[in-house]
Amino acid sequence: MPDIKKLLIANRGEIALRIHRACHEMGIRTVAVHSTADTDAMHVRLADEAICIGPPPASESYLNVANIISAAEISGADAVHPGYGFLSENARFAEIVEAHGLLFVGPKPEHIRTMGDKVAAKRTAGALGLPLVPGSDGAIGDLAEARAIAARIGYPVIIKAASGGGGRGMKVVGDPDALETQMQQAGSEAKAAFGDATVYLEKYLGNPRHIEFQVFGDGKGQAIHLGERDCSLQRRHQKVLEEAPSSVITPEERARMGGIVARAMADMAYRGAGTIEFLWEDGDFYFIEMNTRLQVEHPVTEAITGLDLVREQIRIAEGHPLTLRQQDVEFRGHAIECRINAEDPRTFAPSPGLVTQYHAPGGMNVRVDSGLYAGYRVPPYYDSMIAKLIVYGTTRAGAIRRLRRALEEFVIEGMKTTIPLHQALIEDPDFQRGDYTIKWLEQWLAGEEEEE
Ligand code: MV4
Repeated sequence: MPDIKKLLIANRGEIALRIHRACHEMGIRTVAVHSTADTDAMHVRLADEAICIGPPPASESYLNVANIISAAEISGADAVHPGYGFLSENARFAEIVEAHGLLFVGPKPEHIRTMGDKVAAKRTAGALGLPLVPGSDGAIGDLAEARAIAARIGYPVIIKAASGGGGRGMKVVGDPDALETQMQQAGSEAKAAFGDATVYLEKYLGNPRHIEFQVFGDGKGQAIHLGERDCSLQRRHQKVLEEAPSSVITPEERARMGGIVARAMADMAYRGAGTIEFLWEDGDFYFIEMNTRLQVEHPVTEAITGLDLVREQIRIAEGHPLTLRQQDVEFRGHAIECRINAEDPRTFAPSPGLVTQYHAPGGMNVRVDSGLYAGYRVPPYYDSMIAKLIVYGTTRAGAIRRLRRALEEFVIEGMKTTIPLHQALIEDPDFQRGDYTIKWLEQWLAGEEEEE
């Protein structure tokens, strides 16, 4: 494979900037694509070339495959990086990119397709030796089958949509009496939301952690893992703060589970970056989903491994072997990421607007990934995340002290942001002990409300 000379970034915001930076350090020229709402965005300013691909709605710009492919052809790009969200997990887009003779900086289309179907993903994961949540082996045929499986695994159970993901289309069923109604509802809701009524059943885990492993494959049968991230702190299936390593995973457990996921990726000849999501409860891992893209929270893994994950993705797309062998991957220290959103920190109502003052924190082991600058107007059309603050420390306690200091320094004026939420969160004793599960943040937010 020839090395990439010019890469089109099919995304916006901080991830577009992140990809641009990796490219420029590698001597690769960049093409930004943008909607008419993003003409003044930082990724557009920094890129070597910029092409407008449509009006503000993402469906007509960042999801507009024909316009993005045209932009790649017009600019003479030889590769496309999809970032996260938008077209990043669209197998058809990956195929179209490749059919135009462009390198897709991502997994093989067939792997994107398999993992996008949650039933197929689970079956594949099981066949590759990953531990699964007990449940139906694939889609549920009828109510009688659902009854039999639920009786076998025991209540409560959870009904999930095969085409769902990210928490959409799930129903918890506490007892046999509720099963029939919930099955019918889940089916019709799945059909309405995803155009696919297929559902499957799992044992419902009451109070797990969300722990995910970062993996990389070269597409030819070599693969490594880069340890785990604890992403349990979520609100309405939106991650709020992530850290690596997890407080509950020992080095032995990391090596054991990491070995299992890396072997699985090697066996499927997976290409590029991936994340294997598990629920973790009482010392056991249960596979739930695989994401076939780079993730928002990848910087915490970069901080503890010293590896540039976007550079790694690009090198793999070019056909190079993995930079590191597993025995050369070292985990050092502790990293925490805060997602800073243009939202009211109490109601989470979006708060886009003009940035009147901006000062990002700095100093040792502080990283800010953001396209913000004073005078920039945050458009109302897209995700409300406007910055990521990532800190690194030798220990978790040290990382928290650095985070406190960095949050204090951060100035974003002109709109409400979730900085005050992060400031309160990191002072909580449970957080400081690392004692939290997927239920913790919403309960904590409800408690904060009461204290008013
Ligand atoms: C579950 C679960 C409990 N038991 N599956 C939510 C998003 C999707 N990726 C899977 N999800 C869950 N699956 C079983 N068998 C609880 C959740 C869940 C959750 C998972 C991770 C992070 C936050 C969550 C919040 C609510 C529910």
